[in-house]
Amino acid sequence: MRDSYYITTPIYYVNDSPHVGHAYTTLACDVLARFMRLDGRKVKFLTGTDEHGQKIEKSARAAGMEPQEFTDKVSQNFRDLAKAMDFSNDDFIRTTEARHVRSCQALWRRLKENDQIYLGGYAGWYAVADEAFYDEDELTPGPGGKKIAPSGAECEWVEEPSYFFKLSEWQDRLLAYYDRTPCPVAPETRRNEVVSFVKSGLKDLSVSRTTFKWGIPVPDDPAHVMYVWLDALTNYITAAGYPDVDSADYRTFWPASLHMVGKDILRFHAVYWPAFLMAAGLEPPQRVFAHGWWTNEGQKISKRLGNVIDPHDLVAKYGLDQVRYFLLREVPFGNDGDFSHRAIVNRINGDLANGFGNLAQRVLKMINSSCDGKVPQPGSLTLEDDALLATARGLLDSLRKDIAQQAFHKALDALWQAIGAGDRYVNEQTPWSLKKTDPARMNTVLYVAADVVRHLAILAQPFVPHASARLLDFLAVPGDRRTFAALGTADMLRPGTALPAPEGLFPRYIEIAEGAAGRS
Ligand code: ME8
Repeated sequence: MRDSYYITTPIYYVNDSPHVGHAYTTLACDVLARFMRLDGRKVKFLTGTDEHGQKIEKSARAAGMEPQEFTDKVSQNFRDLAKAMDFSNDDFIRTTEARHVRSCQALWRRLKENDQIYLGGYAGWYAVADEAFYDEDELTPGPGGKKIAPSGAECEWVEEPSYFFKLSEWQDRLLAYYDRTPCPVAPETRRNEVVSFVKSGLKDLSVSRTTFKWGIPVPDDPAHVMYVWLDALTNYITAAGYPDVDSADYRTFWPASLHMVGKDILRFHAVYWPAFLMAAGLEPPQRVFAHGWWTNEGQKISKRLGNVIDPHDLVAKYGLDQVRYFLLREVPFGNDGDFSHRAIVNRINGDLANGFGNLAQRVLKMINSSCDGKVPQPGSLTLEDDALLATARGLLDSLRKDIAQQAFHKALDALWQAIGAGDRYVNEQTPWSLKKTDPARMNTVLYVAADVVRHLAILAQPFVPHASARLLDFLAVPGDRRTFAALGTADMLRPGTALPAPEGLFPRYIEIAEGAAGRS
C-alpha cells in the first residue's frame, strides 16, 4: 500500500448555492481524509468549483453579471460551506485559475500529439443542464415536443464544428482497466453498469464547442473552447501539479487514490476520464466511488419544489457533529437516502446522546466524583476487562477494512457495537456499588472503561471531530497522542493524571411543540 492518499470531490457547478447533496459528497471525502491522516498517511484532499461552460454563462447572464464576476461570487459559497462543515481540504481549485488553464491546454496538446483528437462537426442533442451530449435513442418526448434526457434535463439540437476525442479506440483498454484489482469502480452494481455501457460500444466524443465563449480556448484554434467536462475532469491532475509530471507533488499523489462522485456523474469519471488519461499516457485513477442520491422527506431535492436543504441551516439546527454523523450513519454508503427530521432526531437522541455521550459521561462523572478527578490506578485485570479491551483494540483493523471500501455505515456500526459493549460492561460491573464494597476493583473497572472511551474518541475523530476532541480533552490525552498510532498499550491512560470536570457531549434534541424544536 502506498503511503500517500489523494482524494477528490467533484468540482461543483457555480450556478447554484451548495445544498445537502454537495455537503454529503465532501463530508464523505473529509472523513476519509481525516481517517488517513490519523492513520499516518500523507494526504491530499481536493475540492473546488467548476466554473466554465454554457450553463454557467447562462446563469451569469440571468443574474445580470459577467461570468467571471458571477463565478467569483458563487464559488465563495462553496468555500463558506467548507468552513461551516469544518472540511479539512488541503486545496480548493477553481477552473478559472491560471494553473488550470495551463494544465488543460497541456493535456489537449498531449492528446493532439498522440493523435487522439481530430476536427469534425457535431450534429446532435445536447443538454445544457447536464453539459452532456445524448443519442436520440436515449431521449424521451417531453411537453411541447421537447426531448428529455434520462436525468430529466431538456435537450437542444446543436450543429457546430467540433474537435472529437477518439473514445471509440478505448473500449478494450477500458474493459481491461475495470478488471483491475482492487476494482477501480465501486460499488459493484455501478461497475457493472459502466462495463455494460462500454461493452455496448463507444462513439468518439465531441470535446470542443464554438457557439459560446466561456471556456478554455483550444490551443492553436481559439474559435473553439474545450468541452466543459474535459476541462472540469482535468482539475484532478492540475491540483497534483500537471503538467509538471516530474514534480514531487505529481509523483506523490498521481494517480488519485479515490474520486468520490454522485451516481449522476459516474460515466464521466469512469469512462471518459480514464480514457482521456490513458490516451495522454497518464495513469487512470485507482478508484471511483459513486454514491447514492438524497431526497427530502421522500421528494427529489430541487429548487423548483422549494425543498432544497441548506447545510448551514442543518448545522444551526442540529449541530455540526450531529449532521456529520447522521448523513454517514443513516444510509449504507452507495444507496439512496431520504432526509427526514424524525430520522435525524432519532439518531441524535438514540445513538449520540443515549449511546456515545451517555457512556462517556457516566464513566467520566464517576471518575470525577469517586476517584478524586484523577485517572484511577487499575489492579489486575479479569477476563471481562480483557475482553472489553480486546474489543476496543480490534476496532482499528476492522475500521480500516470498512474505510477502504468506503463503508462508513459499517465503520460506525462497529464503533457503536463497541459503545454497546462498554455500556453492558459498566452495567454488569456496577462500579457505583463497588465504591462501598471493593474500591480497588471500582478503580480497575473505571480505568478499563475510560481507556475504552479513549479508543472510541480517537477512532471517532474523523466522523465527529468536535465531540471527540472535547472527549479527549476530558481524558487529558495530549494533542500528539491522538492519532491511531496512540491506540497501542504504550499510550494507555496514565493513572494519577488529573482530569478536568466532564460536560455533556451530545445534548438530547427535544421537540418543544409540533413545528417548533430545540436542543436541550
Ligand atoms: O456535476 N444527493 O457538479 P454539480 C447526493 N460540475 N449527492 C448530490 C445531490 C443529492 N441530491 N445533489 C448533488 C457537477 N450531489 C460537475 C462535476 S467533476 C469533474 C464535475 C452531489 O454541482 C453529488 O456528488 O452538479 C453529485 O455528483 C454532485 O453533487 C454534482 O454536483
